[in-house]
Amino acid sequence: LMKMEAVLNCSSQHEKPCGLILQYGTAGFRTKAEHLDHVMYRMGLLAVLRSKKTKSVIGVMVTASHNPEEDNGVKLVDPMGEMLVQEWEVYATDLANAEQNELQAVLTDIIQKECISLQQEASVAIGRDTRPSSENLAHAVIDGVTALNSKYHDYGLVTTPQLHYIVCCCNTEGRYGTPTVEGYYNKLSSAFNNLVKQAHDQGDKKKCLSVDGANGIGALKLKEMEEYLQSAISVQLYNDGSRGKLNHLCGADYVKVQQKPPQGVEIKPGEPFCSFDGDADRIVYYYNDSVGLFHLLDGDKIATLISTFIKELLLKIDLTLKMAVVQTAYANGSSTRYLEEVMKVPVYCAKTGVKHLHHKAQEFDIGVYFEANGHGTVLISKTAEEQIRHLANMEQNDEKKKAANMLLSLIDLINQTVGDAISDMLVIEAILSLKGFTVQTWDAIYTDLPNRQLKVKVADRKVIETTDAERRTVKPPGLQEKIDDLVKNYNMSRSFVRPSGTEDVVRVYAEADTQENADRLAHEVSLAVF
Ligand code: 16G
Ligand code: ZN
Repeated sequence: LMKMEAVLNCSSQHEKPCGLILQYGTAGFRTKAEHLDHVMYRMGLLAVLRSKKTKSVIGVMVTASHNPEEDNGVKLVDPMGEMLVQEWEVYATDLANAEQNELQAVLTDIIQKECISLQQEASVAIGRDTRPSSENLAHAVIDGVTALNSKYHDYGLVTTPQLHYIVCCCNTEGRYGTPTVEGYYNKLSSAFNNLVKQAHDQGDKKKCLSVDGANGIGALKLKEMEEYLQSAISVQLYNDGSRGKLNHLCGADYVKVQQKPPQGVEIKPGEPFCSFDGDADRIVYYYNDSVGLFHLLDGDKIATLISTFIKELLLKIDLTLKMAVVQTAYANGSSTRYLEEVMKVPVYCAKTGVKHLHHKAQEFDIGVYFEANGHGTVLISKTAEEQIRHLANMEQNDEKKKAANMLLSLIDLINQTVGDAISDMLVIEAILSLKGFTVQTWDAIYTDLPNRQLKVKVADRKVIETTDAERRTVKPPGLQEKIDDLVKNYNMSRSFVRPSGTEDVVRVYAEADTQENADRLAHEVSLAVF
């Protein structure tokens, strides 16, 4: 423990505001950027400990995703590119909240509980988004890492999913790809180019897509990637960060919540558009129809498109692989019904938050997971991938061989570590090309049930406890019965309430046969919450 003195000395240059309490929540730490310097330093320390414990490279991403530009945040990335395991979230919270004189005790406690050998080497991969505060905060992370005498690699400006990809590559001896941003572009673009080559109607018609980059890192990285895409797709970039403010009146969260296009963009009828969020791990699609009506294609529509396409390929290659779709309670009832009843795909519901969906999706040969807000990806088990690869190599039947190769390219195009706006966008564009779909034909697969989301401010949101993947409440007593009674008064109706994991509010969701009824039900349920 000789190094403790250096750790503590350096810590006093990253002073914790007295009394400030934060929690490592669903999306790591998130708050106003000016309150985060000490948190970053300490997450640098924690990343080193996690790296020693797992004997792997650990990632630290500085971002506050879709939140305002003035905010910032930090997330740790585990060895396979997943979110930090839940047991360590507690350590993160304890470290962030320790006063200067308690820091040593908290660190020693983690080292002892986890039996960490300080001699073990460590390595940390650091990335950040385009927020003005991110550069200094990333330096605070580096200070933490170097205070423990550890190695690091600063990847600078990267999207969140790029850092997850890099961490996974670092820890799998290159089997997942080359651990650089160029490696990411090469892997995805060659998979994309392979896929669209096989579309019937490519000819001279180049694909056009308008992209709202939320004035963030996604815009920057998409621009870098364009030259790799062999002009198979032409991207018109809006909100590329040259003028507007990050996430301000634009981006995936704005479009999903407001149910309208980003401000200031003109959408021609039928023109396909998509929006990234501030760290490019979410995407939603939309278009205006001929009478100017706005149509949103959210995570549920994306999950349906991707799982339908995969199911069709699986039928062609005739392998018995278990595929399932994982959603949350927010998934539109129409999407669940379509998947289960028409596509005959099993659907599971997980608690809100990527780690819960990811975890559930790992149980299947092929697990497709998406949150309605546009965060999601596909997980393919190693054995499933091997079976498909074997078939692609050995199969004599041309049709089967082609389908197996298509699946392999799809697997390469998908960022399996985490939801990825750029990767998801290319997956969607490739599928649309291969199926000869426009955004309208995709949208017509099923019709969303009208729905409404509301926030309710209550004295203490923790009085609400949920069960059944947040679809029912168990506390306070009587609330669920009230909701059940209200829901009974409407057709095709469903409603649930849950305490937010990121804001001090209770969220209410309702859907029903008409918008008026969905609005009314949401309103009635929010009154029952008080
Ligand atoms: C976080 C989650 C997101 C979830 C949202 C719910 C990650 C990376 N992000 O942003 O998936 O939809 O929280 O927020 O897990 P809420 O609890 O306030 O509704
Ligand atoms: Zn995000």
